[in-house]
This record gives sequence, structure tokens and C-alpha cells, in this order.
Amino acid sequence: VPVEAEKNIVPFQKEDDNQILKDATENEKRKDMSLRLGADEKYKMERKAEYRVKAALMVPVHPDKSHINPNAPGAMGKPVHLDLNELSHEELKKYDEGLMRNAFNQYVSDMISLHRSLPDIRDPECKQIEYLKDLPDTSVIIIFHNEAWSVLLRTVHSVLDRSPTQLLKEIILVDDFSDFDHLKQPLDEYVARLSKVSLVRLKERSGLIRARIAGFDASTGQVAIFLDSHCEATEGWLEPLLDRIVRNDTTVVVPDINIIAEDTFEFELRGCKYSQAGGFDWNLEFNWLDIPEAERKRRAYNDCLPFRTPVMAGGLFAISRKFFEKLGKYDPGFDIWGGENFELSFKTWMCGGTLESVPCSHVGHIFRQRSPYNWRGDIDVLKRNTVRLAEVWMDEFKEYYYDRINHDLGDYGDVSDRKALRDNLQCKSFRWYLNNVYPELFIPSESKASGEIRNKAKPMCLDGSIEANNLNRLLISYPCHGYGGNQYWLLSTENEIRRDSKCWDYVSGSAKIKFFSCHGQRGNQEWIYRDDDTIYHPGSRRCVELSRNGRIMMNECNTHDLQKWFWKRVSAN
Ligand code: LR7
Ligand code: MN
Repeated sequence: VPVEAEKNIVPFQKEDDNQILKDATENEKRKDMSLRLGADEKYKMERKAEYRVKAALMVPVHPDKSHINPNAPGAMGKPVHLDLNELSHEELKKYDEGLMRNAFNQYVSDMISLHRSLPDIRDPECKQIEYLKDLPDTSVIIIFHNEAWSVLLRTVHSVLDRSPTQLLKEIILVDDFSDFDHLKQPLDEYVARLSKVSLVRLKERSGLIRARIAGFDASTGQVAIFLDSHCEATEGWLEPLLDRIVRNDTTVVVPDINIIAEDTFEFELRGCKYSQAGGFDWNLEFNWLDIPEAERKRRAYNDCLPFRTPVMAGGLFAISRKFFEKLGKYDPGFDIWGGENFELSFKTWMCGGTLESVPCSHVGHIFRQRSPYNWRGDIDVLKRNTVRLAEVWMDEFKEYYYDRINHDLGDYGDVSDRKALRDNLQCKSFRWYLNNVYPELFIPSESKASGEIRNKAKPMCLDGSIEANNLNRLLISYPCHGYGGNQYWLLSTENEIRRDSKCWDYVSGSAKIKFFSCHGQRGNQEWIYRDDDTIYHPGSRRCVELSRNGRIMMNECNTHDLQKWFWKRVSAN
């Protein structure tokens, strides 16, 4: 079953289960391995590991000292490679649990100093920039739900250790109703010993959006900076962000986000040249974009200057208190996770601000493959958030998103006060946003056909995941499910069959139809939907066929129903 192909429409929890199952199987394998070892060997390993853990504890925790111990685990952002075969049974159990609970390698994180050193990764150009002297004070707001101890506190210490004292007013931690024991009394006690740090406890699970609002309301700095609870700020991260806001307090800025590897905790060394902008497709999922040529040109090809970005990833950004208040903070009707990054990005642009990414400011973030905590079983929160977003901010363009979820909006609650907010602020239209801020986005306005493509002989539809992390990007058949998602296709006026920026691409003589970035040059990407309902590929002079075993193949055109396809919507002309 092509689970991968159904990614867009399967509720999150299901994917979680699959991953947990997969992890569990891996864990079983590892355990087996350690049980197979003889007692002697095991004893030796336990001693070694014990020594290693002791060595880790010996890492000086004071920031100044961790710099002079270049051999401490993870020092200078170096990776920690664990040899699982060397772990004792007990340690292996800890390792497994850490992975299960966090979806990152907590075991390795626990070995690394809470003050670990990082190299100064700034480009030389960045160090030459003179930032304004008079910068505003800042509240850093870090929200968390069931975060690992070492990861959370390394986030906190990286901010304390690497922000100029006069600029950092406070750090507000917001606990979104975690149930991990270490986040209860032990955290209270730890935080009590830190100056500038305070802890807000939410009385019920509120989701990251309402948690951030609560943190913001408890804070007083002129600028609010939000961070995820698994970040590491680097030397010089703060000034370049504040500088932009002082110059114009309607500018919202994001740092360059470096990857902290979820397995080794290696800190990615990457300078200005690799900065990327944020974008999305009509499924309203975030993706990374190369900085558009127009924007590169506007900055005279100087990679280290701030650049405009259509949207932000969401977790790491700085905004002036006044502007965030003016924009109505976030929609408090958003639950748990997702969509709030688009809400704030659209509002920023449409209501008089600018959203920028600042390549000279680097903050690391642990990216992970799955969400380790519980969402909600009863509703699809991501869809609910996104529909609220579309209703309030996207005008007639919301239909392109609705097309992708088969117009099944579900119960998205009341958005009238959010619409009133938009009216009061006299924000610009979404069309203005697309034309001026994100002209690169493909707008499916003039398609010849769209929706699912159903076979005449069998209730099978053409299906495929175009996601970058799916290595098997090819066209398959799958029972028609009517949810849009991976069965949504669009026939463009240029005779491409596409979803977002990916097109069906067939190389004459090959076995499969694959998905590549649309090039607009016809050739391998030209498809003709003919009056006899066949899908014809002029380049190979073949037709798309559902084979008897359910595979999709290209064959000599014939009149059999297996080559006839019905598109959900075909335009009149
Ligand atoms: O119910 C919850 N309550 C919480 O407090 C769920 C989450 N959280 C906290 C959580 O502990 C974490 O600190 O919220 C933060 C974000 O959750 P993650 O780390 O699971 O999210 P993410 O990093 O996978 O997702 C990105 O998109 C989200 C959309 O809502 C948020 O905007 C995240 O902040 C955002 N992260 C980033 O932008 C970092 C770069 C990743 C990318 C791309
Ligand atoms: Mn995150």
C-alpha cells in the first residue's frame, strides 16, 4: 500500500503510529543485538560507556570554560557519533526511550554541555556591518510541550550566553501543559536560580499558538522574539535582528535557521550564501525556496543583506511589541500546531509591514521527521487552522486550497472577529500580496481541467506524492478517495499535468511517469487530453494506461477503457 502517496490526506496521528511502529521494530533489532553479546564483552562495554557518561558530566558548564575543552562531546557544534553496539542494555533502553519520546536523539543531547560551544559561523561580511548602537530591549519567548531537559535548557543558555546583557530583558518560558516529570518541580527549581528567566504554566493544553500569545502577554520588552524549545542561538544572533526593527518597526524578521542534526546534534555550518526564502503551494504547506532572482538583484547580489520572503517558517522570529499588537497577535482560534506562520506572514505583508530574513543572524533548530507529542484525536487541527486562515486572508484565492481538500472545510468555528480585524486595519487584498510579494507562485487560474483523474474501466485514480522527501516520485494508481490531496491534478493551458510546481514527465522508452519541476518547454512534459478521453504524450506517441495488475504504464494508444480517463472538472472551452 503506497502509504507515502497518501501523506497529504492521512490525519497526522496515523502517520505517527506508523513511525512509532517503525521505530519500535528498529529498537527490537538493536536490543537483540545487545542481548547476543557475551557477558564479558558486555561488561567491558558497560565500563566504557560509564566512563563516557562520566566524561560528559565532567564537561565544565560555565560557558567560558566549555570553549577551552574542545574535546567535550558536541563541542564547537561537532557531531556526537554513538556506536549503539557499545551501549549496555540499560543505556540502550534509555536511548530508545529518548528517541521515542522526542523524535530526536535525546541520549546524545544529554551528553552535550548545556553551554556547548559553537563556532562563529558568520561570514566575514557580517562582521563588517555596523549595527545601530541604540537597540531596543528584548523579551525572548520560548514555548514548549514535553521538551527534553537538556534540549530545552541548552536553548535557554544559548540565549543567555550569547545575547548582550543590556539587550536581553527577559526570557519567558511557557509550559503548554507538559506531563514529563522533569518539567515540573525540577524545572521550577532550576529556573529559580537563573536571573532574567521566568516560567509561565498553562492550565490546559493550549497548542503553540495560544501558548505564544500567553508568553507575549506576560512579557514587557519592546521587541518580542519567539523561539522553539529546541534551538541554539549563535554568537551575534541578536543585533542584526533588532537593527532591522529599529529602522522600521513594521519589519518582522527571521534569522537564518541552521540545522541541528536530530541524530548527532551536529550544528550545520552554513553562511549567507545558502539562505533560503519561505514559500508555499496551494496545499498551504510551507516549503523552502531559492531566493527569487528579482530579490537577489534588488540586493545587488550581496548574499549577506536582509532579503524579503513571502512567508516565514514560523518558529523563530522577532517582531516589535507594538506591531504584533496592532496585527492582533495570532488568531486564538488556531489549535495545537500549524498555519499560524502563514497568518502572521500574510498579515505582515497585507497590513503594511515587511517580512525579512536576515542571513547574518544564525539560530540552530532541531528538525525532525515526525511530531512526537499528542495532537488531538477528534479533529484535524491543521485543516481547521488552515481553513480559518483561508477564510480570513485569502479572498477568492481560497478556492485553490479548497480544491485540494475537496471543498470539505469541516467545522472551522467563527472567524467574524478576525475578518473585522482585517477590515479595521484596512489591509490589502490577497491578490495584491500574490502580485507584489510572491509573483513566483503558480496560480492555477486558467486550467483546462482539474481534480481527480478516474479510470473508466476500474474505480482507480492517478495518484502520486510530489514531496521532496519522497524518493519515489512517480505516478501510480490508487483507489479513488475523493479527498483531493495526492489525487489532485491540473491540466494547464500549456498542456502540462501538474500539481503546484511539479509536472508529469515521461522519457520515451522508460517504464514510469515521474514528477519533475515544470519547465514550460513541452517536450517530455506535454500531455494532450483528447476527446476520446485518452491522455496522449506526443513526445513518445503513447497513451497513459492502467495495466491489468494496477500499474500505470505508457502504451500504444488503443480504444480500450483502461486508457480512458475522466477528469473531475473539465473547463467548457
Ligand atoms: O501543542 C503544542 N504546544 C507547544 O507548545 C505543540 C507544540 N508546542 C511547541 C513545541 O514544543 C515547539 O517548541 O511549539 C513549538 C513548535 O513545535 P514543533 O517544534 O513540533 O514544530 P516544527 O518545528 O516542526 O514546526 C514549524 O511549524 C510550526 C507550525 O505551526 C511552528 O510555527 C513551529 O514553530 C515551526 N518551527 C520552525 O519554524 C523552525 C524551523 C522549522 C521549519 C521549516
Ligand atoms: Mn521545532
